[in-house]
Amino acid sequence: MRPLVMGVLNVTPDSFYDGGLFLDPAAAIARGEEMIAEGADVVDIGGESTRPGAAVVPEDEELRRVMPVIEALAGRVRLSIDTSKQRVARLAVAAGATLINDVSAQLALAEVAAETGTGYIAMHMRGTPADMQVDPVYRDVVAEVCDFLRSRALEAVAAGVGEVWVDPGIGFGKTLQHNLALLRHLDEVVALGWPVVVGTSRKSFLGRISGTGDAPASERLEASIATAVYSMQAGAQMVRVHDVSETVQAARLVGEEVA
Ligand code: HH2
Repeated sequence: MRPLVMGVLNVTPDSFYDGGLFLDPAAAIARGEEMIAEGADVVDIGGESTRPGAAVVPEDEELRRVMPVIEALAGRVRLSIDTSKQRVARLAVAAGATLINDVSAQLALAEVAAETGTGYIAMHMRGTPADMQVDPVYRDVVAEVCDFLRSRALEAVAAGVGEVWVDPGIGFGKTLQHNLALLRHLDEVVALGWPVVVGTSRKSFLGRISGTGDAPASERLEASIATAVYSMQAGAQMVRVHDVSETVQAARLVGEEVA
């Protein structure tokens, strides 16, 4: 089977790449439908940007953004809710989301997954979006991220979650060198034994390593596909991407899926 493709759908004004494009519910639903047609296995809906420096969004506003989109797309594709708030996760699941994507890896959200029988993604982040890129320091980034993910995954299992995913959190409190070390040693994250999700899509470190430099995120498609393929080859079972159609083609190639 080919690796899975999770399409990113940010219902926000300020996400670093698609911010503002899908704030209108009708536009978000249309993009969700497009991603389904493009072959997305999961659509990940978020109402709060976690880009470096992003501010926290009030709970009611986050719900106002995501709920109409979840309600419209439920039952048509697997939906994931990208949130750090327990109540948002709970209501999103009640409306049809079956995966909780928790960039803050808190027990409170794993407990919602356990109670409701949904899947749970524990992602590594150093600090919070407000401060995470202020001089992140690790003794050994790969070992520390693996230790963190192991402990959060075990905690989720102990809480009763049946489907646990782990994610090294590329770009979340990491320098270029930290991101590259995690990609280079992704086999160590895979060896933890839980299915792995990786999100490199359009992130700024790609510009610095691929030669497009400080050019906008619109210039980072090729590097996004390259790192998605790299991650899938290293054993990631799912990649989180903005460019669904291109990445599904790449995933088919990796999975040798004959049309
Ligand atoms: N990256 C972002 C958001 N959520 N979730 C997981 N599991 N893994 C990731 O790498 C990840 C994530 C950041 O990307 P994006 O949603 O496009 O931007 P923003 O946070 O500005 O909305």
